[in-house]
Amino acid sequence: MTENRLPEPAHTVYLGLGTNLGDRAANLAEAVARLGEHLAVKQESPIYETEPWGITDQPAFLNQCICGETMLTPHRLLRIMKGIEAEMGRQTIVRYGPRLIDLDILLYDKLHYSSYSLTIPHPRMIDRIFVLAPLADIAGDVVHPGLGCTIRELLGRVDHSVIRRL
Ligand code: PH2
Ligand code: MG
Ligand code: MG
Repeated sequence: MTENRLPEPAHTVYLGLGTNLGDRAANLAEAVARLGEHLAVKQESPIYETEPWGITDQPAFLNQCICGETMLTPHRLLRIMKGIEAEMGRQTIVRYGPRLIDLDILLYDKLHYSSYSLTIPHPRMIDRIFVLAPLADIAGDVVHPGLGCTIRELLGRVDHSVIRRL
């Protein structure tokens, strides 16, 4: 049978990565490589060393953002990301506590979506310097759906004292 439908365009996603246990740089590299088996990685931000947010008495984090293109739905993408976290050895953990690898969906096209297990855009990204700084490096002109301002503008509003670009 002939397939008459036009191919659907891929979705553009921005993902946040964080790690503060073990060989942090290796954890980021491994996570990006594993994500690359499921989506086309288009851009990788520089890596930042960042003061822990939330629970402050824990090792410093390395944070990075990537841009990918994928045909996966948000929930399928989330399931894959949780699978990578588990395969890499992430243990069940304290909220805001130490972690080997944390993979979060930040943006998915211009989607605005919320369910029990997933909210897009990531609800806490707008006041987290450790997300906004690397994200602005690869998506400074991207408009946050809902807020209507760019990532660069959001970055300008948060405190910059607690991060260091590697
Ligand atoms: N992740 C957390 C809690 N605190 N702090 C920094 N600097 N970077 C993180 O990725 C991070 C954090 C849990 O989501
Ligand atoms: Mg997180
Ligand atoms: Mg997470």
